[in-house]
Parts: sequence; structure tokens; C-alpha cells
Amino acid sequence: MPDDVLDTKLLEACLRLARRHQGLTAANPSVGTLLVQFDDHVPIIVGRGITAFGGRPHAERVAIDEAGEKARGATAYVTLEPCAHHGATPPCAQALIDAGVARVVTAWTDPDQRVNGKGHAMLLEAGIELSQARMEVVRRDLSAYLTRKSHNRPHVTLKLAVSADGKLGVAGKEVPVTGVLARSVVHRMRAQADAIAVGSGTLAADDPDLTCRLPGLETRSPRRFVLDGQASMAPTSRLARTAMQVPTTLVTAQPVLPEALTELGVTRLAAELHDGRIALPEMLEDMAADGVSSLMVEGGAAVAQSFLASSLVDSLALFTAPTVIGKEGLASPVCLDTVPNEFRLERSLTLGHDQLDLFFKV
Ligand code: AOF
Ligand code: ZN
Repeated sequence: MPDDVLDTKLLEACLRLARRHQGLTAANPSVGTLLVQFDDHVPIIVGRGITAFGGRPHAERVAIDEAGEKARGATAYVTLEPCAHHGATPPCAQALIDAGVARVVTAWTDPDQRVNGKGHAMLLEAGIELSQARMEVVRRDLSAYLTRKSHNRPHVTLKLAVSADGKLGVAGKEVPVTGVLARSVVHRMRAQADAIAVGSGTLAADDPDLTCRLPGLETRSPRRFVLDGQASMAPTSRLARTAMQVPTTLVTAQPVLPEALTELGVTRLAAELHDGRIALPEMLEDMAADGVSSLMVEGGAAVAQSFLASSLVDSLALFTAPTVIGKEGLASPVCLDTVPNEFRLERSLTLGHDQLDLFFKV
């Protein structure tokens, strides 16, 4: 196998390791590291590391500790540039240098201002051979972290479930559009997101839970945000009643929340209004500052339209169902044949009678 192909395969193995802790490393990205010795081009893995639960220790430290003396002369494969800063832990670039690693292969640069090329520079200065692969699949996996660090806002996924006649549902009542398989995929997406947002109209019409109810993943429900300029959330709504179990925040221009909501544990995120609507860029900046790296937007039509119109959608999860809703339905801002040009189809899945098309902004 040519060496560059082997490098790619080993970075892909690091990526699979990193996925095990995705969503479990707080505001830190989940990074994967392999320390590899070569016996006549045959790789022998001497150390494995994943960013630990909660974000520390970092992946490189874990791998170096496992390898011990075998790290000397090894090649380190890392999904993200090793850190260069003295934060809660000493710099990983220095740890790799001290461990006597001969070569480092990374898959993406760390945009954290304290790193951003400095980790790579430290390795080169120490005489270590460095290869930077810039793998697209790694960028996808790290997209939440990269978006927050580079743009100061969470990565936004807009989820829409559209009927065969291009409708999202009916105003004021809950109408199931997709089937049970599609719904489990939505729950898995929720488990992978830090937060979920809906408009107050969706809340009033559907009284949703917005939790992950997949067996074994019940504790992975994201934080819930309701875009509710007037703080009109009913204290009897499911979200309000379960706010003590799953953090629930009203994004509102009202200076204080009604006491009934505060008593139930609902919190407030102060919003600015532009033309009577919540200013999304400022809201996203506040969410990012609060550690939200990935946000799933689940409805309704007006909220979806606002995110699209502000160019704040990074990926689009478009579920299409054979259900026909009819004239009284609310038109979806996007259907399969009207996806804006800036989105590229990444993957299509058949889910029973429904279909999921996943798009990423190019
Ligand atoms: C690495 N390896 O496994 C991870 C890194 O608060 P600290 O000190 O833990 O630093 C957080 C930063 O560390 C984070 O913003 C990112 O730049 C880097 N994450 N770096 O070398 C890792 N998770
Ligand atoms: Zn580090």
C-alpha cells in the first residue's frame, strides 16, 4: 500500500476513535490519536487516545501514556492539530516532542486562537517531519467545533419534514408527516446536538418534548431553546413542565419571565429584536458563548425561513414523506426540488416510506 494511502487509512481509524466520544467532551472537540511504529511498512499501533469525557486529558496525552517508551520514533496520527497552549493541560505538541515522536500526520488545523498553526510550527521547529492531510470527512465531523471557533456561533442544522405536497403541517394542530423510522433518526440527531431550537408557534401547536427518547440515549437530550419574543410559553406545556430535567430557555425580548415559568426552572436568554423578530446572529453568538457548538432547528416554517434568509443554515436534513396534507397545510420554505444552490447533497437514506436527504453548505 502506498504510504499516502496508509496515512489516510490511519487517519480514518483515528476518526473512528474520535467518534466514540463525540458529544461527550463538553466544549472541547473529540480528537482521535494513534501512535504507530512501522515494521517494513507494516503498521503496529503502540498507543491510542481519544479526548477524555469532559474534554481532558487530550487525545495525544492518552496515546503517549499508553505507548510509554514505544512512542520514541513513532508516527503520531491526529485528527486535529496538537494544541500549543498551556491551558488546563500542558501543550500536546510539546508532549509529542518530549515523547520522541519522529513524524506527525494531522487531518485539520485547530482554529482556536491559542493554537491556529502554532502546534504545527512547534513540531517543525523541533525537527519533526509533519504532514497535513486536510481531510474533508474530518472537517465534517469537527464542523460544530470549527464553526464555533471560526464564526463565533454554533453549527446550525435545519431539520424539515415535508409532505408529498410540500407542506410542513397544519397551523395550530399536530399532524404527523413522517413515519417511525424517520422519527428515530431525528431522535439520534437530537442526541448528537448540543441544543435544539423551535419557534413559539410550534410550541403552541405541537406541544413537543424535543427530547431524545431512544433506548440508552435518554440522557443525551439537547438543551431546548424556544424563540419566544413575547415570553408566551404556557406553564402547562411539556417543555415548561420538564424544564427541571432538560434545560429549557426562552429566547425573548421580555425583561423578565413570568414567575410561573421561572418556578418551573425555565431560564431566559435576552434577545434583541430586528423588525419585531429575534435577531438570530446575536442569539447564536450568545449560545456559542454558553458552550453550544451545534444547534438543531426543528421548526416551524417562519423560524426555518428566518435562518435560511439570514444564511445561517450550515446543513439541511430534509425528510420527505409520501403523506399528502392538502390545502390547509403550511408551505415548507424548502422542498427537495427547491433546495438553494449553495447546498450540496451529501447523503440520501430511505427510511421506510420516507426519505432523508442531507445537504451541507459548500
Ligand atoms: C488537542 N488534543 O484532544 C483536544 C484539543 O481547555 P483546554 O486546555 O483543554 O483546551 C481546549 C482547547 O484544546 C480546544 O479549544 C482546542 O483548541 C484544543 N483541543 N487539542 O491537542 C485534543 N481536544
Ligand atoms: Zn492538547
